Amino acid sequence: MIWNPEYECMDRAALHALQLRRLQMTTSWAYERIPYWRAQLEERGVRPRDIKSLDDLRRLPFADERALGAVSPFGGFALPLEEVVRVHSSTSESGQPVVLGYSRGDINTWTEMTARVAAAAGVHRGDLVLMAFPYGMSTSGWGMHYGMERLGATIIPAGAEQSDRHVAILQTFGATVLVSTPSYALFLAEQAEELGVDLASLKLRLGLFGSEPCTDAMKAEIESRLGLRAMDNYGLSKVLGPGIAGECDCDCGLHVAEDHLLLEVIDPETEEPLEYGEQGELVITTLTKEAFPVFRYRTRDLTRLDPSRCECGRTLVRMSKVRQRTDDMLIIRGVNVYPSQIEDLLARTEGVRPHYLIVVDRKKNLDDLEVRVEVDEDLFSDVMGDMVRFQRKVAERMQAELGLRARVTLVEPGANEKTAGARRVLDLRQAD
Ligand code: DLL
Repeated sequence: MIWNPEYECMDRAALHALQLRRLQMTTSWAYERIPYWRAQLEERGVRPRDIKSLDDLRRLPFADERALGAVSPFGGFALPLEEVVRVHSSTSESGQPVVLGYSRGDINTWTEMTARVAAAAGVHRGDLVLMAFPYGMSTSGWGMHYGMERLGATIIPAGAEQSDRHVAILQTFGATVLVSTPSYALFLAEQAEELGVDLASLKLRLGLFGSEPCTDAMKAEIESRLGLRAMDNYGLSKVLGPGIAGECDCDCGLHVAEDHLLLEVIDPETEEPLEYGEQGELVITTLTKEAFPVFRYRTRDLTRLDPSRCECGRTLVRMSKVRQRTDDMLIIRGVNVYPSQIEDLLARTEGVRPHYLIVVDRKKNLDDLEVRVEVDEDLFSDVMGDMVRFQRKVAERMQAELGLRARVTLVEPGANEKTAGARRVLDLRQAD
C-alpha cells in the first residue's frame, strides 16, 4: 500500500520545486534561530537569499557528528525547550552524545515517514506487531512505534533484549510482524528453537529490519527460518531516526522520503558530488525539521541512488542497501560504537596498557564483543580475585558509558600484537 500517494508518487519536477522551497525555508529558519548554523553560513559567505536553486545546496556547510556533539545538548535547537516535546540522544565518535530535539510538528512528520516505511513493507491494519527495538533514549523503538500506530496496526511495545518474552509473545499473541535488527531476528529464531518452539507454527509473515547491515545470506536465512518476508529500512538518529527510507514490494532499493530530505552522494575523499548510480557517501539535509534542522550531514554510509520510476508507482528515489561505511564505526547488537570510544575508556583505566584488541564475532547469531586488554605484569601475577574484580570493573564501565555488554579478557603484554599485528579491531562477523 502507498501511504501518501500525493507525495510518494509526485512528479519529480514538482518534487524538486517543493524541495527548493523547503530548502530556502529551512536555511532562513536555521540562520535566524541557531547561532551555530548562522556562523557556519557566514563563514562561507552565504545568506539564505543566496539559495536560488537546488545546486546552491553545495554552498552550504557540511555537518558531522563531531560538530553536532560539540553544540549539544541544545546548541543545535532552533526552538526554545517549551516548544520541544521530545529529546533523544545518540552516541558520537568524540564520545560526546548528540542530543536531538523534536517539536510537535517534527513528531508528526516523523510518524508520517515511519508510517510510509511500514506501509511500503506491507504492514496493514490488523497486523500484530512485535516491537523488539529499544525504547530508551535511542530513536529506534519510538520512531517505528508511532508510524505503526498511525497506520492502524496493533503494536506490542515489548522493547529490546527480552528474548524469552519475545518468544512467548510470538507464540501466544500470534504476532504477524517483527520489528528489530536482522541479527536479532536470527537470534530470536535460535532462542525459539532452543525453547522447543516449532517455528512453522508461528504466525509471523513480515519482518521490518534495520539499524545495521544485512547480507543477502542473512536475509535468506531469516526468511527461511522464521517463514516471513524480510524488508529493509534505513535511518539515522542525527538526521531523524528510522523512517528515512524503506523497501517496497519490488525488491529494488529503499525509497527515500525526498519531500522531507535532500540527498547527495559524494566522493568521501574529495567531497565532490557523484552522479546517480555511482557509489559514495550519503549526505542528508533535512527540509522540514523544526527543532533540529541539519544541513549536509555526512552519514559515512556508502550507497548509490536510483531515480528511475519504480514499478510500485512511487517516484521517490531509491537508495541501495547500506553494506559498508567509510569509517570504523561498529554496530554491535544495534549499538553504535567507535573503537576510539573503547580506547578512551581503557586509557582512563588504571593498570591497562595502551594495547587492546576488539574482537567482534557472531555467536548463535548474536553479536559478541570481546575486549582483550593487555594489563601490567604485576596485575597478571596478582591473585585471581583481583583480576576478576578488574575485569568486572572494565565491563561495568563499558556497560555504563557505552551501553555495551562486553567480555573483558586480560592478556599478557604483547599478546594482542601476536594475534592481530597492528590491528585494533578484528571483526569476524560474516560478510557477503
Ligand atoms: O539505527 C535508526 C534506525 C532504527 C534505523 C531502526 C532503522 C531501524 P542510529 O542508531 O543513529 O540510527 O544508527 C545509524 O546505523 O548511519 C547506518 O550505518 C546504520 N543503519 C541504519 N539502518 C541501516 C540499514 C538507527 N537498514 C546508523 N542497513 C546508520 C544498514 C543501517 N545500516
